[in-house]
Amino acid sequence: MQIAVDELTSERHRRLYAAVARDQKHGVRLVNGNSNNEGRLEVLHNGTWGSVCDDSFTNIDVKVVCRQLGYTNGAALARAPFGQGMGTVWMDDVACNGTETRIQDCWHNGWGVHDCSHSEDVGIRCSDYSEALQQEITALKVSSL
Ligand SMILES: [Ca+2]
Ligand SMILES: [Ca+2]
Repeated sequence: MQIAVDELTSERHRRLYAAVARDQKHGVRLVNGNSNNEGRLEVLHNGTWGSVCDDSFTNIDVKVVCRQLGYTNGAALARAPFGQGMGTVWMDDVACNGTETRIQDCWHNGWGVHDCSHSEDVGIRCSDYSEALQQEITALKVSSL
């Protein structure tokens, strides 16, 4: 994502830029929530963001996502509580064993292989904002000044 230098003059844009940079780095993002710690789960694969199906999405899978984003725990919300995504459903029948550092590394049907509709896009609400995440956001804000 390209942002012109003059757009970085406001704090709002700095925050947005930091959030975008963080999303790109982690390859996961939470879309359309009321706060940063919740939203429709989207993963980045082959340069394209796509959603994740709620089928058999467990607390173990949530934990991997939330840790990936810098939180310690969270809850999964089925049936697109944060709205339906557009484009690809990237992952279905996700089954993490809990030791993965990225949701992308968890077992699933295969990229784009699914029997879901966007009405099944999984939502995530992470909890326990970690000190590490706070430091990372601060660092990203400083580096984007
Ligand atoms: Ca389902
Ligand atoms: Ca399925």
